[in-house]
Amino acid sequence: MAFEGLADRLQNTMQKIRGKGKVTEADVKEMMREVRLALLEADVNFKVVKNFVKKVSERSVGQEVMKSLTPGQQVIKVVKEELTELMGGEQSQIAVAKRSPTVIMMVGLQGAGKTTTTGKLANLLRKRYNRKPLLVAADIYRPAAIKQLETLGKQLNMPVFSLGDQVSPVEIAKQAIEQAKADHHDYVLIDTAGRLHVDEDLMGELKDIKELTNPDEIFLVVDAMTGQDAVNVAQSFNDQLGVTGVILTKLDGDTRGGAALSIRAVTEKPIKFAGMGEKLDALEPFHPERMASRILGMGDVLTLIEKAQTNVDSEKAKELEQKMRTMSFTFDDFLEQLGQVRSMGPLDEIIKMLPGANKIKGLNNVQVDEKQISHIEAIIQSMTSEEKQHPEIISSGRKKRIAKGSGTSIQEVNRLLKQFEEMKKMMKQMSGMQQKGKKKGMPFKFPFM
Ligand SMILES: Nc1nc2c(ncn2[C@@H]2O[C@H](COP(=O)(O)OP(=O)(O)OP(=O)(O)O)[C@@H](O)[C@H]2O)c(=O)[nH]1
Ligand SMILES: [Mg+2]
Repeated sequence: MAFEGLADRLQNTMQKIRGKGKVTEADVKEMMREVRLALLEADVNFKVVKNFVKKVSERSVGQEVMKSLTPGQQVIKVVKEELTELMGGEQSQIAVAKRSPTVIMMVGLQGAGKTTTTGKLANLLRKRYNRKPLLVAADIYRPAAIKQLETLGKQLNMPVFSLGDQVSPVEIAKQAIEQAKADHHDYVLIDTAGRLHVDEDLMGELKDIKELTNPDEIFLVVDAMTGQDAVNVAQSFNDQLGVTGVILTKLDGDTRGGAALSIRAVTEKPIKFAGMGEKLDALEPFHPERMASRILGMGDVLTLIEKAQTNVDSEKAKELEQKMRTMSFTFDDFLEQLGQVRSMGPLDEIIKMLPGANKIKGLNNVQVDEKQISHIEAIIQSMTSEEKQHPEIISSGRKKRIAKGSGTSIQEVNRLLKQFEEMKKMMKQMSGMQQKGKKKGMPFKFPFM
C-alpha cells in the first residue's frame, strides 16, 4: 500500500492532538516536529517540508484554531488543507482543444509507464469522456515499443498510428495528426520513447515535436516509486520542455509518497492523473483533497463535518446526543435524525466519507436502498405517538394496522422494530465507549444498510 509509513506516522501524531480541548504552542511545536520527520522520511523534498511546516505552524497557533471550541480537530483540519494545497488544491482537468483534435504528448524517463499510461488514458477518455482517441507510436528506438502500443490498441479495440521505426518521430507525429483529422479523432496521444533529461539530442527531438504539433498537453509521466529523484527529473523536463501536467504512475506500489507530495510544489505543474495498477482501467483523475484525506486516514470526514454543520441544527444534535445517552431515544427522534442525515446528501456518498471506511472491506460497494428508507419513514408515520414513544406496546394487532397504514408488510414492520432495538443497544455501547475515551472500532450501521 502506498503512503503506508507516512500515513501511519501522521495518523499517530494526529491522534495525540485530536481530542485536546486546549492546544498550546508547545503542543503545536511537538506535533510539527513529528510531522516534519514523517515527511522527510517519506522522501519529500526538504524545502517543501520546511515550507509546509511553517504554514501549518503559523495557522495552528493563530486565532482560527486557538479560539475554536475544538482546537485539536482544527489543527488536523489545517494539516489536511495544507496537504491538499501542497498537492495542487483543486483537481486539474485535462485540456480540450478549441478545434479538434486535442494533441497530447507523453514524455518521461525510460520505464516510467508512458506506453501503458497512453493506453489507460485512451481508455479513460473513451469511457468517461466519450472521446475517440488515436494512439500514436512515436517510440522508434526501443525494440518492440511499437508492437507494445499496437497490442494495447488491440486490447482496447482502438486504432494505433504507426509508420514503423524508419521514419522520424517528428514526421510520425505530423502525419498522425493529419490522419486524426481525416478520421475525426478528437484526441491524439503521442507515445514517445523514454529518455534521460540530460540527453540533449533526444530532448531536442521532443522540442521539435512540440514545435511542430503545438500540443495542448505535454504530460510528464513519473514513476511515483522513484521519490526524490522523480522530482529532480521532473524539474529538468519542465525547464527544457514546459510540461503542462504530471501523471504519477505506480501509486498502487509501496511508494513512500515523496514524489506525490513534492512534485507539484517544486514544478508548479498539476498532477492530473494517477496510475493505480497495471490494468488498462487503472488510471484515475488525481484529486488532491481525496489524496490528503486518504493519507490522513480520515475518509472524507471533514466534508462530512462541514455538511453536518450546515445541515444539522446543533441544538437538536445536542438534545439527540443526550437522548442517546439516557436511552430515551424514540421513533420520533429516529425519524428526525433520518431527515437530517438525508438532507446532507445521498446516503451512499455520506457513508463513504466516514473515517476508516477505506479499511472496511466491501463498504465501497454498499448500496443504500432509498426506497427502503421511504418505507421506514412511512411505517414510523403510521404509528400513534404512544407507539413511537413506547414501541414495546406494539402488539400483533397494532402491527397489522401499521403495515396497512404504511402500505408495507408485517415482516417489514417487525424488521424495523427489531433493528430499532438493536440500534438502541448499539448506541448504549457507543456512548459507554466514548465516556471511557475509546472512540475507535465501532462501525455504525443504519438499519437500512
Ligand atoms: N503497478 C503498476 N505498474 C505500472 C503502472 N504503470 C505502468 N506500470 C508498469 O511499468 C512497466 C513499464 O511500463 P511502460 O508503459 O512500458 O513504460 P514506458 O515509460 O513506456 O517505458 P519505455 O517506453 O521503455 O520508456 C510495465 O511493466 C507496466 O505494466 C502502474 O500504475 N502501476
Ligand atoms: Mg514506452
